[in-house]
Amino acid sequence: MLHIRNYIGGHYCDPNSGLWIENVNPSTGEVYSLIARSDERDVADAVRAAQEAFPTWSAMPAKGRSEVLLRISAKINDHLEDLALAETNDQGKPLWLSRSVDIPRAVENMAFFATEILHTHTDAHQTDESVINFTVRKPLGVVGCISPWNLPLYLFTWKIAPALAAGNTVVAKPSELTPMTAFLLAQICIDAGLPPGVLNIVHGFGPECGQAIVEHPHVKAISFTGGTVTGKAIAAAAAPMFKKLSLELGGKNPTIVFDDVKIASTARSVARAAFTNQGEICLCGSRIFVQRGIIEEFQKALIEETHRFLVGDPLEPETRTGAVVNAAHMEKVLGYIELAKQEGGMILAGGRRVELEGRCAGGFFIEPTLIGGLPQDCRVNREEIFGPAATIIPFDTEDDVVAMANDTAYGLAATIWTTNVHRAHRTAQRLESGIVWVNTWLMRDLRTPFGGMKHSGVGREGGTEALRFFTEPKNICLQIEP
Ligand code: TXE
Repeated sequence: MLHIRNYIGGHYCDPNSGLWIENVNPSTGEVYSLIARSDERDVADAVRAAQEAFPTWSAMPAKGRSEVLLRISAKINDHLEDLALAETNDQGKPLWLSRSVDIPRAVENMAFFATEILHTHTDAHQTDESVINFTVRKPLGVVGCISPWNLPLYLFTWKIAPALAAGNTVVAKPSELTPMTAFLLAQICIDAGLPPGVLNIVHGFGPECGQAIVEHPHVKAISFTGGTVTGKAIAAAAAPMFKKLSLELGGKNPTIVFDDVKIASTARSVARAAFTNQGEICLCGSRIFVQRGIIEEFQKALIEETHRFLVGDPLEPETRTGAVVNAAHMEKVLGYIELAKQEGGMILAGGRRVELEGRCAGGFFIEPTLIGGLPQDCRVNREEIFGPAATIIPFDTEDDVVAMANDTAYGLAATIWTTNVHRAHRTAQRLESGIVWVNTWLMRDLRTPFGGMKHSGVGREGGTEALRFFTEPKNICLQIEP
């Protein structure tokens, strides 16, 4: 049985505990590898290795760090097929999605920040003829990167790339539900010549291993993506230690469909935004607001599109909906579908667990589910389900839909569908979201600020925002004439 070992000080190693966690393939329900069950001892080893590596790595000119990160990017691309299969076996998503989105985005993440650091600049302020102020930005030191299970290598690299590019050394922990591609990345880093201790990967449970990273006194910042509940726990632990915090948390994102859209193509896009990756993307549009004049026709089209998200073996090319990440999450999502019925909802499509034949007989599969007839303020419309379940809700005016869209504790992403650019602009300005897409979804430009407001998190990732997070500004005021 493959052992997913830690990567510390440039080599693989076993956990101090000698304990291992069973790793289940969600498509089959079978244990297929064992994961190092790390604790504060392994984190201490990792932080020590990162501290030892920091002086040389941070002093390296940006061009030198850039070259190493570009080699890692190229090697991820060389191993795209293996990594895509590993991602699908670990997370349950269709293989074509791992191959076309997850792994190519990891390639892009590494390359983007490897080149972004070659073009950074800072400010200077001339106070008068003999006094000039200039700002320098220095890496923080050892930083912690903690990532979730929905887009494993995609989000793991989204954090470590800017941290490393800026000259920090990293202690990173992937989710214990999907550790495989981070484990494979370690060998790629070794092959690419990343100096030992610059990146350290520790595996294990959140409270035992993740918490130890957050609490370690020499870890200067935490970049976290995951649930809002966990985000609160991390903030509570890190705040008294004055650590920098970047929290990318949950969402309950509105999709707003005005009555001037092309019904068929928009329904296809709205279904994609709701059910891609089994709905396990924090950016998925799970509350679908449709203007009353078209709701009958649009709902009919959306039901058809929902049925097109075929559930099946993630290795099969025609599969659109793979397995959800584990049995507990399947029960959570099925629980919300039951709750929807109790709250008065109607199941318009899907609603059931799917038990496949053959290889995937023991897997965790749920039909893509569309629910109608629920009030905006019920639990199903307020709480993040994070699975293949979305609700459809009618609205009349712009004011109505803006009020309902904003009536949530979250504020991550929103999508507007209309051909009226004035209405799109007016509505976008009023939505309480960190990201607003108009007539598209998940279109990503890595230079843009990425993140949410309210309970969707604190801070932004992406572009210069990420490099600013992973560096400390210093103002130097120079009196030229004594
Ligand atoms: O995430 P957790 P989970 C949402 C989604 C999901 C919910 C919980 O609603 O159902 O979060 O998912 C580590 N100190 N999102 O339980 O627990 C953990 O080991 C330090 C949205 O998988 O937040 C993992 O590596 N670390 C999200 C990471 O945190 C801790 C994507 C995320 O785990 C920790 C995923 C602790 N005390 C889930 N506890 C998005 N915004 O994309 C856990 N961890």
